[in-house]
Amino acid sequence: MGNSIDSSTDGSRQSSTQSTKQSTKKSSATGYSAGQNQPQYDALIIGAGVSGIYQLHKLLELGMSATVLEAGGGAGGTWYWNRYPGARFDSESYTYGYSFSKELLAEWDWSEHFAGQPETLRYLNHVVDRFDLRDHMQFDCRVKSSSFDDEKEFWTVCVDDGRTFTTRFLITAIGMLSAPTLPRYSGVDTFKGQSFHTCAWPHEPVDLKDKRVAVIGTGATGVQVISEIADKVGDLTVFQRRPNWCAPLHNSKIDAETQARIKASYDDIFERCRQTPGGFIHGPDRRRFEEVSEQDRLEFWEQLYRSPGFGVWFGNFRDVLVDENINAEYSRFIADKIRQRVNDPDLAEQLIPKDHGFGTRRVPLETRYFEAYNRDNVHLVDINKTPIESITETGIRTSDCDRGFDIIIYATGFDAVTGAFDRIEFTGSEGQKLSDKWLDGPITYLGLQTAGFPNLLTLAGPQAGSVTTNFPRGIEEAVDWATELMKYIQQHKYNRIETSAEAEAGWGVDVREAFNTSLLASTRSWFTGFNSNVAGHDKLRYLIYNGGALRYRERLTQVADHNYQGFHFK
Ligand code: NA7
Repeated sequence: MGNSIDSSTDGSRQSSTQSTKQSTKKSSATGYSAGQNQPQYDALIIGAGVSGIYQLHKLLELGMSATVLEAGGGAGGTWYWNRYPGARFDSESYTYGYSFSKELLAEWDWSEHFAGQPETLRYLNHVVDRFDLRDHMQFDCRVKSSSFDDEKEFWTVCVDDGRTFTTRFLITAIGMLSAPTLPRYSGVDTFKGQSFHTCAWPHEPVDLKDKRVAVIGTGATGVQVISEIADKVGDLTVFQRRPNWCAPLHNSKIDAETQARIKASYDDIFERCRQTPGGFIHGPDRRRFEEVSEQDRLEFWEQLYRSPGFGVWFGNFRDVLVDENINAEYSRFIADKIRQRVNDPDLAEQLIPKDHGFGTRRVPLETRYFEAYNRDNVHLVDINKTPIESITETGIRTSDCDRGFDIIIYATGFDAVTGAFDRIEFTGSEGQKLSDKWLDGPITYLGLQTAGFPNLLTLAGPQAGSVTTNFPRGIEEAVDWATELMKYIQQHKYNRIETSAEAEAGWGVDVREAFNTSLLASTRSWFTGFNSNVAGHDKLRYLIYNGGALRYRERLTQVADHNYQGFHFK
């Protein structure tokens, strides 16, 4: 459990553990000392996931007084919450870990090419302890609201148990897929068996043996769950609204020799990730689709399909995600793979997406997902044909029948990217509410700040480059950049940083241009801001920057080199 602080807002009555930790930082690196008009902390970070952990480490290195408030009972963010069976990386483990410490890289052995959730959670906790971060984190602390005081120029943050904290800078590290959404069917609360959203999977083992299990949702999460539990349950019924283009993960154990090779080549691995648009080791093939003969193309695609990880999505010709006809060719190739793997031809057709092309939504990577449907105990219900009418006390009612279940698993996704912001009431300068400002979609500068909300940095927030990359790669760069910004602020003894509507307008144009050139823009998914379970999320919202990690990095560097162009300091 983390430290506790009482409800004092002037920082003068910290708990004993906290005051010991903070006493060395009474007069912090920013030159503030706690007092009536001074905040308790130089920086407060919301969230102890991949972003929050690293940002805390960097701020403590700077000598700032900083704390992390985390809603969960421990560190790990996504990897703390998502404990469902089958949860694992789709990025190669050794490209997902932090790159900032050579010692950390040398001492940590990933056991699989794509590690499972328990291992990742252990890793993140290892990082927290190795860098002495735990004492600066407070768990079971759900932030309810935060408001900026224009006179004092600091934020007051309120958590759900009534405590408040004050901080000069407020940094959100709240995740882009951390606000789970349940379907709006009637009766969700009435089901008498066990039911879980995948993101709220219990910490205690769930007994699946011989159980009648329903899974609603066939996104990246549903696909992992279904593949993992198909042979462990009595009966499994999958309720599918739209199929996704899934492709094999090809996971395997890392043997000692490979481990040594990985460790010896970390510099090259991370350099490779720096050079690809997605921050993965998989980058686009430089050739244009038309330059390659049909035979060479098919061989190349076979090879992509056989290779581990996201090569099948990001290692392709660039024009596959830009040109509809080329995309249709590739989609046909993948559809044939599905037909080869599913015994029943009608069932295969139901599992092949018809409403969007390959890669225009998040591609779930899978291990024997399609083969699961060849099992006698696995059934698919197409809820377009027979819609779910309600959840009953004993199961699920569709338009044609009632089905009884012991367990219902909601793999129904998240109110993506902005959902976590909407669940906290942010009140900025002159009483402006963030939820009002972002009602029709987020408005940001670089995805890192939003005008009218001084001293608030939205790490990995909407429209930040990190959101569309191999997450830790993008996030390390964002955190390093934010840390340099903090250093700049320290050096100049500034109290306030804010961006302008003008800077936001320019960034908004960049975000839209980068997005609209891709086929992703015309597909309904969380990338484009759609979520049928959230009122109003039924139109395109520009949640993500799709210009690629290289362009985003260039832009951040340019802004910093020009004295943080687009930001005003006071
Ligand atoms: P996703 O990718 O948003 O998938 C959610 C799935 O749940 C998807 O198949 C949805 O169907 C389905 N869904 C959502 N609401 C309903 C209702 N009301 N009824 C039936 N089916 C529903 O979330 P995931 O958790 O799988 O993945 C999120 C990210 O986590 C993923 O991109 C990775 O980066 C990790 P739809 O396709 O919308 O018709």
